[in-house]
Amino acid sequence: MTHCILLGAPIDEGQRRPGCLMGPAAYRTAGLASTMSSLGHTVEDRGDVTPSPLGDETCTNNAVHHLPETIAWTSALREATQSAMADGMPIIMGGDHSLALGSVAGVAAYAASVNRPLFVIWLDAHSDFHTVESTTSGNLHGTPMAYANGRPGFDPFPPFPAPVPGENICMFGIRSVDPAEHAAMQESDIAVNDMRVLDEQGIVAPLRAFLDKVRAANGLLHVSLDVDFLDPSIAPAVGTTVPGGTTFREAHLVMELLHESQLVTSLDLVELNPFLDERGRTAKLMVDLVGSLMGRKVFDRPTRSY
Ligand code: 4U7
Ligand code: MN
Ligand code: MN
Ligand code: MN
Repeated sequence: MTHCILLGAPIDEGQRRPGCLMGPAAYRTAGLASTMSSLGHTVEDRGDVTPSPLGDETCTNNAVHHLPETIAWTSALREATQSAMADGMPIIMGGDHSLALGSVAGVAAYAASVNRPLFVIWLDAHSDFHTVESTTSGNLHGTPMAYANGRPGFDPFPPFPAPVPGENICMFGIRSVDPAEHAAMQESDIAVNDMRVLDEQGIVAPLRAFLDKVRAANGLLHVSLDVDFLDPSIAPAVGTTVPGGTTFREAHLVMELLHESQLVTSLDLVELNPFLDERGRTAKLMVDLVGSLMGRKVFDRPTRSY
């Protein structure tokens, strides 16, 4: 039984297509809380986080969009996530992926305070490995993984509390990487399981290899689930669709294996844009995936013993 803490993060500022700010309401409407309580967990909805007061930060990259707003969200979400970690498993309902600048910082600060290493699984079509300096779109939802990894190029932001080393980061579903991100990832130890890897090896072997590392290190595990991890044919409610994403079963299998591992300690749900949805199907699919992550299964059978 897990104590699940819902935190709404209605952020739209990390990209340019309005609608992600409706995400937390859509997850509540689609029954996220009742899904978890029906699985035997306790649920506490702490409502929507309020951004910190706006600063006047600037940067040299003129493309960058809504910098002070994003920094204000980052500091409020860092605090809210860090304190939720002490009480249970935070589930941050976005909002665009810039919310992970704050949520992962909060989890990292908590991990440092209890002297445990942090591991991150990034489920996304994109690597989100731009810095404030390298982004050409200027959309800061493309930067949180680089911030968490401690890359230079985030001067206007508060320093990341305890950077996550590349060897503790595992990406799945990747199929859109910009040249600057590609160059930086070549220099890092991040496990980049792009769609080619999933096609060839399936999801089970690379995921289990990573989970074994987390377990051996007694690590905390943060999962960041971007709607565009999923193929747009099953998850249309996202601004940045990329063809060739994961199938319904691949996505559920990831969640089922994560549940079986019992290692996940925090979760981001990001990039849902309910304004683009078809009768709530993407919101419902995301809630069902959380159900699998939290233990829903068709048939109870002995699972892999860790
Ligand atoms: B998401 C992009 F150019 N790399 O920087 C960019 F392709 O949180 C996309 O994963 C970023 O959805 C996507 O704007 C951010 C683009
Ligand atoms: Mn805008
Ligand atoms: Mn993303
Ligand atoms: Mn993405």
